[in-house]
Amino acid sequence: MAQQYSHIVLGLGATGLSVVRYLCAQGITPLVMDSRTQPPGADTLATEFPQVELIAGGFDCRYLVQAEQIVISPGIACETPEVRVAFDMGIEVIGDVELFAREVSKTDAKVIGITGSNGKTTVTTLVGEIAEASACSYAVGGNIGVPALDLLLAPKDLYILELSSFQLETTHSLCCTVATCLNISEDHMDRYSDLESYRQAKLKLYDQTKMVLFNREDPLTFPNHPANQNSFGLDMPEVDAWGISSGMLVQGDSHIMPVSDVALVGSHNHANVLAAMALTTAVGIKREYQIQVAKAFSGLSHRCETVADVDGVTYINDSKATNVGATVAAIDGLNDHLGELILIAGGDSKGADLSSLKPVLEKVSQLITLGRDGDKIAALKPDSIKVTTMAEAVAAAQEIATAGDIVILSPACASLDMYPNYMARGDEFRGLVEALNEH
Ligand code: UMA
Ligand code: ADP
Repeated sequence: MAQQYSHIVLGLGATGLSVVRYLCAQGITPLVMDSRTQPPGADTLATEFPQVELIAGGFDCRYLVQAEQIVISPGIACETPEVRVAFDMGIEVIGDVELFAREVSKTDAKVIGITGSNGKTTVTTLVGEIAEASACSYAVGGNIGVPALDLLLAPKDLYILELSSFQLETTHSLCCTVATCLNISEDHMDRYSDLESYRQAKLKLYDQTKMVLFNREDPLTFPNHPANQNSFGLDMPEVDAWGISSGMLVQGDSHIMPVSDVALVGSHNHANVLAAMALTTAVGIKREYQIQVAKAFSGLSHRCETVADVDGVTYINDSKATNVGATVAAIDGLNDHLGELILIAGGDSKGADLSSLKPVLEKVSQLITLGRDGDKIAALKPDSIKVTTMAEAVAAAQEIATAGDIVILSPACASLDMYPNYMARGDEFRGLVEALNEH
């Protein structure tokens, strides 16, 4: 072996590149390894960091066992055998967010941490919008897209981080001003032995914050130990907690705004708005900016997004519903709707127990399934229609739907069995629906 490396970067996606950028700026030249033969960051690495060696197509244990520090990307399981060997030898294995945490601890900047099974991106975006409205110096990153370390390239007073369970597994030193776990339902069961180990990965965030914000209506989000805490929920709150009372968003007995003025639709989104208000209050942002954003922010693409009205039928794209909890929330959120509900679902269930979909499927008048685990969902409801493409799904839905009905794509599954990502799935759905309008 020609050279020994003190630092090894595992994974060369967005995270791996951000770690290389950070280490090189510290004067450290790491070795990079990726199990893929053509990692997505290979070209950028060769151009921007020609001095950094890349081993693609596998992890070479000979280097790993001699390293001082291994920085692992979230897409690589800590239980990967080569990584396990390093852990067992006592070699430090951490993630990019841990490096971020160590850097930020040297400054006075505040950090807001947001995790949960669903709603992370919506709440992170809401918090970012509220920070923007208040004109404070802030940056948004983490699982939402921009790797945490890249945020440090332009230092700010406030960092707003969306954190996945994968990132939290390898993060130990964050010191958030406030952090929340929005909700817990099954996801990523191909990476966890059971729901409890997934939950514990998420709740690691509570050990790394000055204030815990939990969801009163989801006991799985309750902190394990007494903490400086507050809560949000859709019920009437006590003291300083966040909730809803007589059609108003409230904190304790203080009225904030009518629920009907919130631009986002669906009760799960009202919970998201309350969480964003609580988080921004904890870092000192004023109520006027929270109200301004709650009135204006109507949502992100692919999340319960109305894409068209064709012959009186509303078509909703909820392609980001990549787990059961999100689909349950979407269907529950349509409770007040009077017409029939036609659901298109299925894809890669990531090892989830799909049976918890059964109760909400009662509210669906016609189920159309597709994708690798489509049949498992179809088995939960009599007379389901099984199709193999999105085009067939949309055509079948259109044939059944009449004015006043809703057709919703809310798959309860990841898209990777049929598409590069959930956006491509949602875009195909949207394109097919828009084409209906042209006929
Ligand atoms: N991979 C390999 N071999 C490797 C390294 C990665 O096969 O050696 C595969 C992984 O299994 C994964 C893919 O490559 O499917 C990407 O993994 P990565 O760790 O290189 O991903 P990055 O490009 O660095 O993106 C990661 C997050 N991805 C994951 O956690 C899988 C991004 O979240 C995040 O935006 C980005 O860091 C910046 O922080 C995406 C995601 O899907 C949106 N997150 C999951 C989710 O939201 O459910 C957790
Ligand atoms: P995440 O980043 O956690 O995946 P998103 O905000 O991108 O969350 O939303 C993902 C899916 O979850 C969408 O289908 C959305 O409609 C649904 N969703 C959003 N907020 C919640 C919530 N609080 N509870 C349940 N489902 C939600």
